Amino acid sequence: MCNFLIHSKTSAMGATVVLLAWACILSVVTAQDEVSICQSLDYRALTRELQNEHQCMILEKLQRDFEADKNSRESLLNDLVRRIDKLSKKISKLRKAKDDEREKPLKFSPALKGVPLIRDCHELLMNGITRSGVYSIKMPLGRILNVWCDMETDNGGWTVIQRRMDGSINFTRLWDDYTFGFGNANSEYWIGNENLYQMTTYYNYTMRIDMYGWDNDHAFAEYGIFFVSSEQNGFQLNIGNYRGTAGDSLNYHNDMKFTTEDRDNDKWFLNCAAKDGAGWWYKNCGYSSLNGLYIRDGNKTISPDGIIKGIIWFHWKWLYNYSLRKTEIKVKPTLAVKIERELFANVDDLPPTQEPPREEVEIEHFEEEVEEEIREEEIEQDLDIQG
Ligand SMILES: [Ca+2]
Repeated sequence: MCNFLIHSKTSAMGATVVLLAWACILSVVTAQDEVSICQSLDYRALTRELQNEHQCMILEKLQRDFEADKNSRESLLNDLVRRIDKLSKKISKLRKAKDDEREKPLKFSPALKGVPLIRDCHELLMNGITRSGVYSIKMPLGRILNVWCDMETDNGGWTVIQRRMDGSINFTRLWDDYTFGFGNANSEYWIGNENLYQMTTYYNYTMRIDMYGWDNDHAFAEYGIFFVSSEQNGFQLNIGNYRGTAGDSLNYHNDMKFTTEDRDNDKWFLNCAAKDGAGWWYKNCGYSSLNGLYIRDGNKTISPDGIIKGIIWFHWKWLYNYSLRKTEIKVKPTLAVKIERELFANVDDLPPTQEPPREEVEIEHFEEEVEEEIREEEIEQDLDIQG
């Protein structure tokens, strides 16, 4: 094919030959089965003028094809540019939406539209919101939080700071998580110690713990004094003025700093948080652990190695091996609690707390403490005798 090219290399036709070669290649490509026009005897028999005219026609065709090709490429390119432009707009729109989402304060419930940000659920109640649900509140330093507002219990207006109900949220977490809070206001959460500290600078707060057992039984513990110290002071617990039906399983923990697996502030020679898989104001280790592991069967809180886990409030049932089904720790300004109780006088009835005999109770980690107390008593007696 096209073997005339070899002979014509030495000829003087130069560029024309090159064009002819293109025409030849084109004819070969477009009609492979046919005999090339360049090879045909008819073509060779043409006079020089006719051959030139033929070449001119081919040149024109090549130019036309080239133009058509160029146009189609240009339109393809334009199309591509348009698509890229569209895509980049879409990407920047998505990026902006994501940034907005990040900066946006937590969503208001529909009922809150037009209501300015409030400090706690009691203020919300004062704004006419009477339905329990998730609402946004503002911390003193401007942080916005989603919390569950209990608008039913004891005249309503309670800001829930901890909630356990189904084990959907992992409470085995480290210091930073317990500091800033975790979970979901619709289900289980810990509001965060820093938020607790900030929030309890607003007013004097009363803290109430509602707890539910596996037989739909319910009890509560209330502390007329409640505040948490700053992180510098280990988010120390400050409580007082107990009343309730659940027994006081928190007084023992009063004045304790918060302990997590990575921050041991308890009095035990090991780390109570690491043992219980939770964060709490542990002492040695204590009578309560409401952030403990969620255990579906309330009777399986003692693992095979004998370590007691679970959501514990010892004094309700006088049991360590009973993990609660549901808990809610909530706060409300103490003044509001007092005034509303005087006004509405529908305070919870307080049946006497059931107190089974102590000898049946299994005490956790208290041997050391009891021994210490006995030792102290002995020393005192010795001193008395010496005196
Ligand atoms: Ca310790």
